[in-house]
Amino acid sequence: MKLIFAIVHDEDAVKVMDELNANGFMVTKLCSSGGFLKAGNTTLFVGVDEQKVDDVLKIIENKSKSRKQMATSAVHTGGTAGQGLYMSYPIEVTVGGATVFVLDIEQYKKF
Ligand code: 2BA
Repeated sequence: MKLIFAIVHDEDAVKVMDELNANGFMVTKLCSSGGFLKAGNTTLFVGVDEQKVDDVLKIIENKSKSRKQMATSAVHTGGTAGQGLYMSYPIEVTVGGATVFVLDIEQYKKF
């Protein structure tokens, strides 16, 4: 048994979940946010037999798009530590399609 964690864009989450359900996979959705952009994203987790991991990954890959998003980055323009001027400037980052982790599961029970 494996546990798949997939961090996807909010706009892709419903499409990914619908396709997983349509193919017989159970999925749980968590609202999350990224540490870098501080923007909302969606974390999905799917418990699945090892032989089915590739099927789940293929669905996640097919339904998750990558996107360009703007972020700000700060540069220190001079002065001593704790002083001086910081300037922020926009940078473009590419987010996703999906960031996926596959973990071993020791036990899986339903009571
Ligand atoms: P964020 O942390 O908000 O990152 C959004 C995007 O910003 C990243 O896209 C990446 O392109 C860029 N980025 C992140 N940290 C950066 C840095 N220190 N310097 C420059 N650019 C940076 P993705 O790599 O597709 O990640 C999308 C989201 O997936 C992340 O949102 C985070 O929530 C999650 N994630 C990605 N890798 C992870 C990891 N190794 N562990 C835990 N969460 C991860």
